[in-house]
Amino acid sequence: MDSRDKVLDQYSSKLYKNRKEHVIQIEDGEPNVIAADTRAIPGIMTNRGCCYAGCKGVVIGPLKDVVQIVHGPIGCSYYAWGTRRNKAKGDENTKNFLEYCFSTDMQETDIVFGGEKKLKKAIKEAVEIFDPACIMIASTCPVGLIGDDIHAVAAEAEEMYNIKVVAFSCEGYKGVSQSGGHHIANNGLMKNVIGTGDAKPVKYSINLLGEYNIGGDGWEICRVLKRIGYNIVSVMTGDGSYAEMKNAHTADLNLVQCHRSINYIAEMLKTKYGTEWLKVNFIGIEGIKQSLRDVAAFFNDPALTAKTEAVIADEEEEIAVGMVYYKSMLKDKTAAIYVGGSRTHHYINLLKSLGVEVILAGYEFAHRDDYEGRQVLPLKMDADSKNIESITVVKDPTKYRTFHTEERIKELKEAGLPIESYDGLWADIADKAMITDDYNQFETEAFLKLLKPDIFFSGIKDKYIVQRSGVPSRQLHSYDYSGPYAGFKGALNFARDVTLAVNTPAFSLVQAPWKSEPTLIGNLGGME
Ligand code: CFM
Repeated sequence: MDSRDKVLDQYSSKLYKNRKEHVIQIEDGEPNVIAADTRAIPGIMTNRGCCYAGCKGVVIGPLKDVVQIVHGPIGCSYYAWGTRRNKAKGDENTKNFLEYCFSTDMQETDIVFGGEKKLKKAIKEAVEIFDPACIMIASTCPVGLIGDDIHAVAAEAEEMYNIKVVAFSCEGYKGVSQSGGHHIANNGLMKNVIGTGDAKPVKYSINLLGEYNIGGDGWEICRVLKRIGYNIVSVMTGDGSYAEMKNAHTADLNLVQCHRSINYIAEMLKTKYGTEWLKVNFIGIEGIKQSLRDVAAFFNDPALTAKTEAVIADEEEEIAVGMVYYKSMLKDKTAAIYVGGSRTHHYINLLKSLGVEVILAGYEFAHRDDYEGRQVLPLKMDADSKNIESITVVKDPTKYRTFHTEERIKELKEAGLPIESYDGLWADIADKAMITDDYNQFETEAFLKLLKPDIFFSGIKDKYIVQRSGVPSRQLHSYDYSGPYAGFKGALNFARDVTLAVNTPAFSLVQAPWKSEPTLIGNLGGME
């Protein structure tokens, strides 16, 4: 029996039938089809989050100059307050509200009599105290259930205060995971923010999409891009702002780091404003180098290409000695990675370059294209995916602008540039690796016992379970308290943290107390 069967065999036949489509072992050369983006089984300890988490927590949350009011009970705000390490800095022109937690604190009476009044009051208060240029409202489950019209409240407030007010109906229960929330956020930003600015296009301008500045990743990527000479119009959305995002339509090119959370905006920008998008990966030396060279190839300016190579050589040299050392400390180690919908893939090349092989991997909420590549699109819609609105945009009559002709784009695509394309996780995962979609706690523990990876990358929910079993763990959502991990310098930080974790003697000392000494002492009945 292989390890997949050993784990799945422990399920009832009904569970087995569901999970067997989501748990596969990679076979070289096979199509490797996986079931994804379907409902989690009730009662199973899934690691997924909710729609509100995807919209407010992930996509709109990092916009620093926006007052983001959560319309719902206080718990939804409290648990989302400061837990994702999307860093941001304000400056003399940009307010930064990220440290604040704005909530309407709905009570039972509001659920019975409606919460719109409370929301209006919260907006008024926010305007009076903070004077923001933009307010965003995110609703949580009860709001959807009682039917508060947050969009009407937003429209009224927009008129009354003469600022931008955008509402997102991202109630937690919508969709099957946080992925639906990404889509709702993408739609709202596209409809209400992007394209509303009046900045003029600048040379070599790019947007960085799907980069959330966790642990400062975005700052490190932007530092390298600026060194080469690119002008960054907006970052969506790490350390991002409403002020910048309004002008995102003026960029020459969009770079997509996290495909899962933002592919909708990338596609809509192409249709509406003519901006091409390129899939990049700024994690891992090979990933960064390839991405920087792809961007240079898109612009095809000899000076920019030469500067790209000079910056690559310089940045690489700076970390070379450290990387060689860490590689020697990590030789032949194995890893498990479970994250949301894109990082599992992004970290493979970085681990590979350090001599670490990924043997167990998975996603919480990825779709089939994130695993198998965009050639599987369009995917069949089911009742749950239909539940999330999909908007269509049309060519903007005045702002549509293309950087290259259609023929040139065709040439670049043929030359291998990942324009409008993404190969998915399969492109880099090793043969025989075990993949678990919508991973749950039972399968995680069972595979951990069977495959015994040297390190486990995931998040706060499973970190300590893993460590108690004697396997070191690093959080790949929040980077624990470390980072950045992106870019050249980030790769070195990552290598250091992994080396420290794998080589700490503490984990081999972890042993349950009852294995070495009795924890219960008693007598058998009737004995003296
Ligand atoms: Fe994209 Fe993300 Fe991820 Fe994601 Fe996330 Fe995250 Fe993630 Mo946590 S946007 S899909 S919803 S790369 S918060 S910054 S680490 S699960 S793999």
